[in-house]
Amino acid sequence: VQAVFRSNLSHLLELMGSGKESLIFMKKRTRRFTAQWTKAAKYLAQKLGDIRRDQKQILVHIGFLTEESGDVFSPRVLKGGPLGEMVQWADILAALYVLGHSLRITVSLKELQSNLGVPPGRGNCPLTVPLPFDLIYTDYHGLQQMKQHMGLSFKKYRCRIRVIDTFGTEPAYNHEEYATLHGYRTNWGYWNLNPKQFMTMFPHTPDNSFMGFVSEELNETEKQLIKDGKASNMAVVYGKEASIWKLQGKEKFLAVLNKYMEIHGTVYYESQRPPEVPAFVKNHGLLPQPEFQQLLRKAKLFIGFGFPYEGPAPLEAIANGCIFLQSRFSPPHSSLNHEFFRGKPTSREVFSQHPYAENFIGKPHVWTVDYNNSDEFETAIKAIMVDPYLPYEYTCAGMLERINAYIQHQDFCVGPSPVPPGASTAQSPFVLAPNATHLEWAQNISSVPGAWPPTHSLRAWLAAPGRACTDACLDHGLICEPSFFPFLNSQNSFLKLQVPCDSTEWEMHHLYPAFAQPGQECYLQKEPLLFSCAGASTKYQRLCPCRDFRKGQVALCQGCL
Ligand code: U2F
Repeated sequence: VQAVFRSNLSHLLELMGSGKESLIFMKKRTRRFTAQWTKAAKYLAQKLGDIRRDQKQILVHIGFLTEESGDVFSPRVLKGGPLGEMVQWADILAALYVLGHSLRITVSLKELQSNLGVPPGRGNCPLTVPLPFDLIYTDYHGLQQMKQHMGLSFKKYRCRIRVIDTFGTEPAYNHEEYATLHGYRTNWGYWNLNPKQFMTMFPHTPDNSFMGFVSEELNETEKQLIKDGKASNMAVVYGKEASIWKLQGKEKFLAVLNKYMEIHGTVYYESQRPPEVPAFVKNHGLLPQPEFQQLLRKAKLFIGFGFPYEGPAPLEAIANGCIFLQSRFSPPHSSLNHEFFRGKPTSREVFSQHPYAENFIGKPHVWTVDYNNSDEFETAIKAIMVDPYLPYEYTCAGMLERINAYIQHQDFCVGPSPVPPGASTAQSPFVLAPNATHLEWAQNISSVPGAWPPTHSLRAWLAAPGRACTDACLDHGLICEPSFFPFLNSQNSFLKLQVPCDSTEWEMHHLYPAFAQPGQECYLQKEPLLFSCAGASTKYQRLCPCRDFRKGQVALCQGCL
């Protein structure tokens, strides 16, 4: 069956059910974005023309909202708790629905079981029940529940699962045996899925698929109106919980800020003003999302004190014409040194409160400064007014285009691409680029049919010692593409790059393929699940598969649609 774009979301709202505060929040959001989704669907329908799109049977099981996982989020929706996850799930549901797929949504174990065809109380039955879904979107909680209640079907059908995972899961943490042997075991990792089955809120490492969410889009008239209506000296502080105001050393920069700006906050409180929030701050309390947007439209500055990490609000602020000012973290925060990230299946180092804003948007919209350096801070405060800006990947059209590409092209049920034989007899699919520092896929020799992204976008680089592939590719204006690792995991690639390998070995290691300077040894990857863009060690020069990407849509290469 062909998928047909939908523009009426009322059936989706019914499917979403009711009762929980989290569902109410999500439905309000879906309603508010209907016009924007509809417009984006029209746009994408036109852009894709008559490309065939299969309609998929999709189950969405939102594990963290089930009572069985404790559902700690729903009771905090109106009390300043995290909303980022709900924002994202609402948008995923809308995107899948608008793309025309057939949807089932479950937020309890009972509903999950009945949709999977597992009789209640028969969770551990060893039968493989045929799965009536092509795709299942869930989270780590849901994954656990499925493992417990699907019996043998879980193993058989796990390749159809997609895990929405805010902060991401790196390959070293995902591979059970490797994680256990090398100290990467956490509460969350070790599922041995294809790392691309994990879908993140921001494009952290390309080892995972970037899912994202959307933000409000403005037309030119609205942009002008907002620009004219800005109160030049109004700042809003990022964060809904009073605890963020307890941050050490903030007095100094608050004093500077207060010299130039009227400071507003949206900190949740019960009956009286939270004592953590200074008296000179205008606190509005937690606002409903549309009112929060209105506040951002008036403000000129949105300022982060360091928490929450990597949420949606800075994008909304920037889309509404605010400058986002945030503190640089030095040393960077990570699961090794910070409570919040501890136990999360990633070693990613977070250099500021919102690395996406810093690296993918940057100045003039985003200023990342050392809050202990008063001069740097003050220069930033005096920064000039800028236009509203929203990256394409966070628009409805961008999200639809990306998810559609995933649904039509990502297939993890066909098994990992074969590791090509490392022998010198294999014909090399590479040519050395004219400037002789990197390899390009030779289109005239062969391109691998069915490979997605298409192989001709491959550019391989040898990274400097201590440099991760994520960074090495960005250094060249490219993005790391883990699905290309198998194509350059051979002695041949090293040869072509004139890397002087004294010997070559195949081993299990998340940084391979790589070259080790002392000993002049070349290492190839033995375990395809461990191919990883993330990760670095000064011992190695990693061989990195990079590709181009569309401006404002890093998940997709030029020829990826
Ligand atoms: C992040 O979660 P948060 O919910 O803390 O993320 P925020 O960026 O604060 O914003 C989520 C939404 O809250 C809305 C705002 C955003 O879309 O429009 N909002 C609101 O409705 N009313 C207000 O007064 C203020 C904001 C992150 F997303 C999670 O993944 C993390 O778990 C969490 C902790 O780091 O941070």
